[in-house]
Amino acid sequence: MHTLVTTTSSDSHTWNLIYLEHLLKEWGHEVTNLGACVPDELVIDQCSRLRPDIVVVSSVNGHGANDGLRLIRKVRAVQELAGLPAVIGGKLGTAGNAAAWAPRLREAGFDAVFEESEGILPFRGFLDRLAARVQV
Ligand code: B12
Repeated sequence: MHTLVTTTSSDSHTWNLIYLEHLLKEWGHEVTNLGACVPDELVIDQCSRLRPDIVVVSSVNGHGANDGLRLIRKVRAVQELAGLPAVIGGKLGTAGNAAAWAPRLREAGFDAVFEESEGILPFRGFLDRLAARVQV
């Protein structure tokens, strides 16, 4: 699978992205990592150009939920990206309020939301189910 790893426009943290890149490569993915502080429009351009099997958004600066809502609404507004699998994870909010955001993020268009406290296994499960679908 080709996986596009990105963060949000406001987020300058990078080790989360490097971690995901290595983890996904270890799991057999081809990874394009867009790096820190990625403008929404660049995410959309790269999704349209590269047509990845999935886009993985990571954010840890506490603005991820807000930024992610805005980003996924823009992605889903592009007709050719309406069905692109997309997930978000990390430290999405502050003061432990992230769980409250998950339903809104899913409603706006993310296929799954992975709050850091859940660990990495649910993410692996999601990718395994997606890979089975992609290979069919
Ligand atoms: C290093 C660091 C920085 C460095 C970053 C340098 C760099 N090149 O990355 C600097 C100094 C620049 C920085 C800046 C800021 N930081 Co900072 N930073 C950290 C710190 C100490 C470590 C982050 C790190 O590298 N972790 C290692 C990586 C591998 O792990 P991770 O990021 O935690 O990601 C893990 C999980 O979240 C998960 N994950 C992440 N994404 C995804 C996605 C999916 C799909 C899945 C399944 C899992 C997943 O997997 C990773 C491995 O377990 C953390 C505190 C901490 N101990 O975590 C604060 C922290 C992330 N920073 C924080 C803040 C607030 C900021 C600033 C806003 C501070 C400020 N007022 O300026 C700015 C942000 C500026 C911006 N525009 O984004 C807060 C965020 C608060 C929140 N989310 O509730 C933290 C948690 C500190 C704190 N306790 O308050 N920071």
